[in-house]
Amino acid sequence: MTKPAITPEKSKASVHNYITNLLSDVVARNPGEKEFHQAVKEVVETLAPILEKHPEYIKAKVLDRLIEPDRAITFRVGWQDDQGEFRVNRGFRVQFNNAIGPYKGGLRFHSSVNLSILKFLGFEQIFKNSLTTLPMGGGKGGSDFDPRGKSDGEVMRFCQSFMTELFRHIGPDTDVPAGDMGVGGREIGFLFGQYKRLKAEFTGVLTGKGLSWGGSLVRPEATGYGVVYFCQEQLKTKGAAFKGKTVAVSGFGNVAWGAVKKAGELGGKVVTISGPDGFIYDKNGISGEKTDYMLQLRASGQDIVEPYARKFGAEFHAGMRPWRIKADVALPCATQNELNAGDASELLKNGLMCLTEGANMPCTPEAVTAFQEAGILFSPGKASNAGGVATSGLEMSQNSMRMSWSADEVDKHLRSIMADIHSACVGAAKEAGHPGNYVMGANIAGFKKVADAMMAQGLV
Ligand code: 2IT
Repeated sequence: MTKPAITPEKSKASVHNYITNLLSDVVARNPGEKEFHQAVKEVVETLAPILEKHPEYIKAKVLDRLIEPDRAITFRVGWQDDQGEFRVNRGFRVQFNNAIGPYKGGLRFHSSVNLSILKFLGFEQIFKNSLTTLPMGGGKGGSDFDPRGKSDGEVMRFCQSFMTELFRHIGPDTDVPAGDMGVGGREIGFLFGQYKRLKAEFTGVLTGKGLSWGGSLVRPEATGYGVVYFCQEQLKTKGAAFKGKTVAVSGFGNVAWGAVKKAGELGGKVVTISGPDGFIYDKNGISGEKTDYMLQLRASGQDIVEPYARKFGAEFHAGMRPWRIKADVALPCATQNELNAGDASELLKNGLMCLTEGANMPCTPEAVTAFQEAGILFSPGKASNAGGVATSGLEMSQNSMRMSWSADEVDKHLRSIMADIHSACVGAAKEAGHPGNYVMGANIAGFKKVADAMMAQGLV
């Protein structure tokens, strides 16, 4: 008996059905986790071309397995504030996938943190880390602890309590956390100190460490620099460069800071930054001591940008986001879903030519569609903000070798990794028949490496 022929139309239809069922399963099995649903949908919908070509991925249930974290740990974090009050927060670590290396991803301390947000971030991290070309799996963690207005002592006691539970789940070959929103050098120090004390071991269990105790040069700048290096590659495809471009940046934390610095160095004029209180419009450009001042704003622990306006005589727009300002390049570096369809249409009306995501999933799906339909350059955070975790990977290498590289050496690696990620996205999009679609390119290229590793390692 001959098997009925699988025509391309039949294969397309069955992949479409498979994706539709998978997405409705994700919603049904993870009720209320809307950020996680959004992140899975964005990835899975763009994988049709590779699933049509490789039905073995469907047969081996690679995607069904990928959307289920290896494990998601939640724990209570009790700590005492400066008034002697007892406080209770929730801690998390989502270990999503370790097919290509130890779990790797940041810790976020923010009042909005919940399982949905950490699952979305952990899921994105799988593909991002795969794109870096380095051997790292995907994970994410954090707490709903709100660092705003907390003293150093409170932050230290919280971090020590958090690590007293987390330490049993992590390790330099198991899971290597780092910073994210609300977790910078100070927090990594307190976390590392407690880990070392509990394990009586000095290992590269965290990245983003201080320079004298195993940290890497350029790690603080790396996410923002990487965003700008990626954007530079995008602009090159149109024969353009940063020089003379007006750049709108959102956020004022670690990613925004690095992006503002590097965009300025390359001749761009950055005119905005933003915080939860509103945005700054500085028509003279944000560079030099103004960039350094961003670090002070962050260190104040108030989570506001308004003082910048008073200090440097710039405009402050309370309660607004910077997307009404005319810019050639936009770099959203604040947080998820910070730029919606209305913002996208304003930016496009004002002649935007490139949007490079610095945060994780800052553009809503409707905004992404608007940019793609307008035919401008658009890249997803999992490709363009991968420089941070890539440099964490370089920190891990230096720790394993018990060496530290010069800033030039790390920066050279970072630049070549960003250029490689850019080519991987462009190449995969072209091969899938959607040239210029960086979302599809990033998802397919990131997925393929992890999927092949999962296939090789058998059903788990
Ligand atoms: O979103 C991210 O890639 C990070 N917060 C950095 C993670 C890391 O392990 O350096």
